[in-house]
Amino acid sequence: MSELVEFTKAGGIAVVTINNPPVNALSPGVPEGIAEAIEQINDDATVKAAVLIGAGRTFVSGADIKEFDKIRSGEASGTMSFPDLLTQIENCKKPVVMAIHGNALGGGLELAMAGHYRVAATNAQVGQPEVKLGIIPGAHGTQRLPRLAGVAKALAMCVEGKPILALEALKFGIVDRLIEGDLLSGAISFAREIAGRPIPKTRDRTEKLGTPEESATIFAAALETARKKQRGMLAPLAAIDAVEAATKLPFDEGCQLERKLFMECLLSDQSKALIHVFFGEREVAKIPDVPKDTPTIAVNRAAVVGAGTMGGGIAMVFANAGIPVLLKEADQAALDRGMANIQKNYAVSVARGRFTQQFVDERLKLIQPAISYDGFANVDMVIEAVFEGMALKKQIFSELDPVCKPDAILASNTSTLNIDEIAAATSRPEFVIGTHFFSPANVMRLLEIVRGKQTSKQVIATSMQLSKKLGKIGVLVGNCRGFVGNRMFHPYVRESVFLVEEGASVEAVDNALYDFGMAMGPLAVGDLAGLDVGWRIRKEYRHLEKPGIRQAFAGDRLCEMGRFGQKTGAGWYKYDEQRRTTPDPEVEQLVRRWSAEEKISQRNISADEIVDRCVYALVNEGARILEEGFASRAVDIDIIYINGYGFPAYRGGPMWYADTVGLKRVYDRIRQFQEQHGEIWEPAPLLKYLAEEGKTFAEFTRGQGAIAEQPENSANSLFRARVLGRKYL
Ligand code: T1G
Repeated sequence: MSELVEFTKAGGIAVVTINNPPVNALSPGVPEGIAEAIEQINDDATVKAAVLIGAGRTFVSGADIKEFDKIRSGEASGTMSFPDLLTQIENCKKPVVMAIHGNALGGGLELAMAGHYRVAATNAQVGQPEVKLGIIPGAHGTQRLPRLAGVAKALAMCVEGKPILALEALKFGIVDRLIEGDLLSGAISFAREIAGRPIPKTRDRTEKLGTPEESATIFAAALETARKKQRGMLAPLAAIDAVEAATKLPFDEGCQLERKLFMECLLSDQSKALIHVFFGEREVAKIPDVPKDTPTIAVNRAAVVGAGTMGGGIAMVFANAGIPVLLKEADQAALDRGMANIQKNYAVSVARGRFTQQFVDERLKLIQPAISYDGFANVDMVIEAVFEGMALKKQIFSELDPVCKPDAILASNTSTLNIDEIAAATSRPEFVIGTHFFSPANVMRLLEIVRGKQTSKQVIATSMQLSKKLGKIGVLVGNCRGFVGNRMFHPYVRESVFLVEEGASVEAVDNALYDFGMAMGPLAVGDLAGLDVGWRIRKEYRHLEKPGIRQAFAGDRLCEMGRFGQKTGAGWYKYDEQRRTTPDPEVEQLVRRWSAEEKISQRNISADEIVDRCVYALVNEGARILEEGFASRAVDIDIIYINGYGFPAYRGGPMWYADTVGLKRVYDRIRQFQEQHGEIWEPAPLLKYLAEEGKTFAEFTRGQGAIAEQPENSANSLFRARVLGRKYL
């Protein structure tokens, strides 16, 4: 028997244990091992029933995603098809009880449903999360789940991909019994109970399938919701078709249709992109020069300085993770406003059913308001979240330094400022780090963690680990202006304004990028964030701009008119009291007049050009960030853009998207833009190199991952040696 699957007997009950750590994925060898066990169960007259269980922390969390490339190229290394195994299990002559703990996800749930009974530990979860990988269940899941759980529930699970808890699974008939205490012994007793009874097969059950007519409205509604909530994604639509087939076709034909749709999805660019994102979200946590066993500091108590929108949101993040947090403001009135905002935000969450009142009451107790530094001596980490100004930040850090424990981490929630300069205001620069949360902090998943020149590895490891505990995706970035996200956002927004100045309407620009898949168009984002924010930053840094370079002016002129966006009722768009958006013909007239004054010739601009200009601006700046060593790998940039800037996950992030288009094509287009628009479009040397070599960002940066204290020493010194060294020097 395969060493990944163990076979033992307990009385007349066979116990089959899958042991493929860490998550018992169905890697080559696992289906083969189970098949052998089933044969043995059939052949052994002393076996009355069987239990199939997972070793370690979980049942089976699905197909081995690393194998998908091989399936795509027809070189899968397993010797048996997983769907065939499921048929074999269902046809087993003795009843098979699936014993679920941890997760039964994807192929894991499909495996469980092919068994004759399912029992589960009370904290187990089951789900068909395939859509999140751009695919659909590929081994009868869309056909067996509606038979067990009913059409509506199966549809929701296959289309949204969210797992459900054991109790809910029991309610919907996906599992037959919950087991308190030891799962294996509970499952064995259950198997003894049912041994000798007629063996139920999921495929034969039709009582929950209803008629196609009865289900028609459910499918129509699912289609409408998926088109809205999973805009641009193919897999949810395929999942709907596959579940619908269960209501219309015999089981085997339904399975064939499912297989066809599964393969179509697997071969799509979307699934390749989403799988890149799945592994990327895990890869960003790995920092080669900060090994896994680097000691960390326990963060049991925290403090936040500044109770504005960001500070309040960050305090909620800590409270939601169960970490007590002091929230300090300069005066009582500001503190009261901050606490009132937090209460309001929590009330919204309760109203929307996200949290219970009890959960919120407990979290609120963890947030302790403060107007002095009393109590700061006991905290393990402070996050400063005051107004974005260097002088103020330095003052706060110089105040924190003497009152905090010597090994307390002092973090700044800056979005642009130099973390080394902030660190220099303390006597402990190795304990200073940047933690750039995204607004609203209690909702957005991204956390840019900014490594200063002297930040210690212990502090980096602690911050990365903490991000996970806080429910965030931490990505380590280097200390440059705007770090990774905002540094790239600047040329992206610049291009969107240029396009308007060259003749595109505000809506045309936003619609093109929205249709590309961005959560919002860049101009609408400006209105939401406040146009004055960028205006102020541009004024502050104007002296650093090269003279003679084209500058976008339309946004700044709107600000000069007091049009700051949503908060003033007008920006690129007009807003009513409820902040509902309408296009503003006045803006159109103003921009055309200004452009005429600036002698910018006007033309029709296609949606394709809008997307290329804005997205390639991201890509070119991203390439510079990589070559300068401020991001470790291309995938780090992708994860930042998907989780912090609304870039569509199904396109894999800007760098992956560029790889998909082909870097040669991207480079050629950028060269065209350079000819038309001048030196702001000079291609990044790394992009030029990869385009000429026929390589991708992903393969170039795979396996890298250190942002060194000095970018010159970073992993991308590889680039310097390989590219600049060889080709340019
Ligand atoms: N295949 C390969 N590797 C996997 C894996 C999988 N299915 N799931 C996890 N890993 C790796 C992961 O990359 C990481 O590796 C380590 O395991 C621990 O994971 C036939 C076609 C199960 C909830 O979509 O959601 O079945 O970084 O850090 O937080 O129709 O992993 O340590 O090297 O995430 O405890 C459907 C995906 C597949 C489940 C555990 N299944 N996995 O979370 O640990 S498609 C999924 C998860 C399918 C069928 C179809 C989570 C988890 P490394 P981790 P965790």
